[in-house]
Formats: sequence, C-alpha cells, structure tokens
Amino acid sequence: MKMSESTLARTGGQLLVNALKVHGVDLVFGVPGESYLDVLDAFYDARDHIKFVICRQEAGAANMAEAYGKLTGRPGICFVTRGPGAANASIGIHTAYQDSTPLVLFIGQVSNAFAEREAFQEVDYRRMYGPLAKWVAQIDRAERVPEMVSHAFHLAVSGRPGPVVLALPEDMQSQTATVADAARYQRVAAHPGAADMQKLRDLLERSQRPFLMLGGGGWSRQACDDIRVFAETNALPAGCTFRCQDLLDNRSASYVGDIAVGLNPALEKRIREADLLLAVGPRLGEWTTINYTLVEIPRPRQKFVHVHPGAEELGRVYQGDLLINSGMPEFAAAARALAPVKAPWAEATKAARAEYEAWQKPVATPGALNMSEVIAFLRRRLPPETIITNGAGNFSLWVHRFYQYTGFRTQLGPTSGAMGYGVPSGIAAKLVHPDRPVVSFAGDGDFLMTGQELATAAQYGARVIFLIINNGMYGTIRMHQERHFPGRVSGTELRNPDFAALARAYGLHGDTVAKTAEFEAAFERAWNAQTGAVIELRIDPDSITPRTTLSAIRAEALKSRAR
Ligand SMILES: Cc1ncc(C[n+]2csc(CCOP(=O)(O)OP(=O)(O)O)c2C)c(N)n1
Ligand SMILES: [Mg+2]
Repeated sequence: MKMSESTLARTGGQLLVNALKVHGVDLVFGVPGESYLDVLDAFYDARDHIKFVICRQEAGAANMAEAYGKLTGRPGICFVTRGPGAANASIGIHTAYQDSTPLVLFIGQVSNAFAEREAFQEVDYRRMYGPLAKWVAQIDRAERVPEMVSHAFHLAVSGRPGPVVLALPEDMQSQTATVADAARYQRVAAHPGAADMQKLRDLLERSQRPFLMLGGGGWSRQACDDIRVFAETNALPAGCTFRCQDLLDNRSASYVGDIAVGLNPALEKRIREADLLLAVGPRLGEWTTINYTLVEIPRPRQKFVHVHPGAEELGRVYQGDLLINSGMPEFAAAARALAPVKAPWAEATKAARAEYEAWQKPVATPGALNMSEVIAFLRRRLPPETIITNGAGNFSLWVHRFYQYTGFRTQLGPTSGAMGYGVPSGIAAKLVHPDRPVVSFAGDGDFLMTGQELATAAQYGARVIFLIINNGMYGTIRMHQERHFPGRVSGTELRNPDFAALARAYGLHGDTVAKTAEFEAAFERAWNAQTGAVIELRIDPDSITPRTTLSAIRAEALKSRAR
C-alpha cells in the first residue's frame, strides 16, 4: 500500500472533496459562502480532477446539477451556503425530486458550537428539506464523511432516484480525522422476476389493443435502446409522458406521441380505448393523466401493468394486474429478451403513427412569426445529437409538439413545471457535452428567472443557442385567467428588456426576430457565432397555444358566462 491517504490526518473539507473524487465526480456547481471555506480550499487541491462551476445564483447552480444528473445518471453535485443559499437552491432540489434525478446538495452550516441559537443564517435542513429530498442529514464528525457521502450517493441513484441533502457544519470541515476513504458507490436496483415477465407476455398475447407508456427517471441509453427494440419487434404503439419525450426516438415506427398538456385527441382516444396499458417508468401524475382522468383511480379500466423503480410508487394511486418493481435498465433488458408475440394490432400502430405525423404538421397562427414553422425548421436543421432544453410556460408546447427528439437525453425539461430551468440546464448540457449542439428555449417570464446565468455561460465558453419566446406576459397564467375571469387581466403583464442587447452585455451574440422568414438567417448567425447566442422571438400574444388563441379563449369564456 502506498502512503495511503487513509493513514494521514485530513480535515473534514479534504475528506469531503476526496470522497467526491472517489465517487467519480468531475463537475460541481455552486455559489460560494463563508460557511464552507475549508471545502473550497480542498477543491483548490483537487482542481485538476474536479471543476467547480461558479454560478450567479443558487437556483442556477441547483438546476445545473439537476441537469447533470439527468444527463449522466450520476448524482449532480451542488454546493451552496447556509440559509439564503440553501433557500435559493430549493427549486432545483424540488425538480430533482419530482423528476427522479440523482443529486447531492451540500450546504455549509453554522458551527456546532453555535447550533440551535439561530446563529447567523442557521436553518435546520432536516426540517426545511424534509419533504423535498430522499434523505437529509448533517455530518457532525469529520471521520464520518466517507461513510455519509457514500450513503448519499447510494441513495441518490438507487430505487427511485432523487436528491439527497447533506449539511456541513463549519467546525466539522476544519476538524481532522485519520480515516480510510470509502470505495466508489454502486447503484442498487430491483430486477423483474421470470414469473413477472411471463405474466407480462401472457397479458400481451391476450390483448387486442395494447399501449406502451414510457416515462420517469432512472433510464439509460441502453435501457432506451432495449425498450425501443421491445416496442418495435412487438409493433407496439408507444407514447412518452410529459417531458420524457426522449425515452423513445421519435422517429421510431412505434412512437405515436407525447402524453401531456396539449395531448393529441386521436392519441387520447387510443389510450382510453386500449385494453392493456403497460406503464414503464412513469408515476402517472396529474399532467400525464389529464388531471387523473385518463386512467381511472384506483382500478384502471384497462388491464394495467405498472413498472417502477420505487416499490412505494406501485399501488400508490393505481392498482394493477401486474406491478413490477424494477430498475428501468433491468426491466428494459428483460423486455427485449422476451419472445415476440403475434401482433394483431400492427395496423393500428401504423394508423396511430400516421396520426402523430399529421399532428406534427405546422399549424396556422396569428401574427407574422409562426412558432410551429420555426420548430419545424429546427427539426430539419439540427443534427440528431442536439440537446433541447426548456423551462416552463406555454412556449414549451410548441417545442414538445413540433420537434422530434431523437433519443436518450436529447431533451432536458422539468416535469416539475419549474420556470427558469431552460437556461441553466442548457449551460450544464454544454459543459457535459461540449461537442453536442445545445438549443435552450425560454419564455420571456421564464428566461428572467435565471437569465443571469448567461454570465456563467460566457465565463465558461458554453456556446448555447438560447431562444426566448417573447409574448410580453406570463402567458400561461393569462390563458387560465381568460378562461376563468375573461377580460380581467391581473398580475400577468410584462414589460421586458431588449433581450438581444442584454445578450450582448453578457458578451453573447444577440438577435431579434419578428417574422417567420427571418428566423432561418438569424439562426445561422447564432450557429456560427463564436460565443453563445440569444435570439428573441417576438410572437403575437394572441398565439397562446398551437390549438387556440387567447381571443378565442376569452370569447368562449364570455359566451359561456352569458349562457
Ligand atoms: C418558478 C415558477 N413560478 C411560477 C410558476 C407559475 N407559472 C407557470 S407558467 C407561468 C408563466 C410563464 O411565462 P413565460 O415564461 O413568459 O411563458 P408563456 O406562458 O408566456 O409562454 C407561470 C408564472 C411556475 N411554474 N414556476
Ligand atoms: Mg411569456
């Protein structure tokens, strides 16, 4: 044994950074604080192994760590200071929880000497983060750093993946301990039993109109490939749930659309009329089930098979004919290995695919800039390895409906519906995959929640193309407002900065587009820019969804009031 680090006294800060190295961490995202100076100092020594990406606000840092977790399947790492830093980071932790993304958040904490006095920025993170994380703990003794960090990594990736929070009291960080490092963590996952797979095959064989629904976290490239082969060899029609559209290559003959807000009515009908619903991965939440109406609770009308990595999710809302607790890679490999069944539904799958293709055709919209045409152009123009990111708002409906995601992790979007995700996730994507194009979508409201991270993009040379869809309002909320309180606009108008000028102030290329025909040239300028780029797309505020207009919604609501 060479002069092992385990025989040297190390500070808690050094033990922590060494533990990150042991677990294969290469990038961490954070905003500094005086509450974790010893850790920052240990990062100095590890700078050849671990890059500390300095962010401008903790929401940006936490969202970047979340995107890292989604992209790699390894825990995204985020470092923030106590109180205010921890509060800012919470949005990314909530998204990691809802999206089942592995993440470990480290928070500097007041010294144990001052604990429970409400010392400067002191918060009890166990209580603050209790419902938002799989585990929240505080490492009070330096010698327990290897053990507790190892526990955090195991938990973040195992079962239903998710976030873990560890608080680091200042005195622990500077204490020394002589203790061995842990070994690298392993992912622990359940496998489907042979009897489960046989029953699944029997159900499929007896079915006339099966439907495969893919969603949730914990997938891998191999798992997506395996499930695609399973779907294609059995000619199954398959849909992806809200913002999980990249789990099946949208060009596959089996892909028939996404199951979310703006659901294709033809697809909805097929799901309702299915006699076997095979849900692999999704929790079947509110948006995927159209407010819990698409699939009956607690006993679905269809024969129902639910596969999920978390045992606690199975039978939580939906009872099933077959509930399988399994990791996604483990289930997908077993599904691929199943002997194919005769597929009397093959023609119906072709029809469903044709309905999806028709649904993707651009639509007429009010105003000079048609978002469906813009996305159709990008679908043709962007190479298949492109990563598309977005935050939350109606603007994302255009992307989800008219783009074709080409496979695993070509999409990063918050199923949590958190605004402000698109910019930081775009930056993280470019830092993880510098060789892949990244196009990030935001609404005007959405963009300004984390737009200051353009400085981070510039600082690290992350050449993302940011597209801001500007309708001068919190459009989604305005839409709901017109539906419920027609004509009474309240709390939803926005007066925006000149986004192209803002981009230039950050050192990025900036452009503004107000007509469909101008977009192509503007996009090529952005593509060729040596820096990242922002294109502001000024759309007609009336163009609120691909299906309807704001004025039509208002007129309809007024009419039904008059009735
Ligand atoms: C962090 C956060 N705050 C508030 C909301 C509620 N919300 C959902 S969509 C939306 C408006 C989004 O506005 P914008 O980004 O301009 O997109 P648009 O709907 O206009 O296309 C709001 C305020 C949210 N989802 N997330
Ligand atoms: Mg808007």
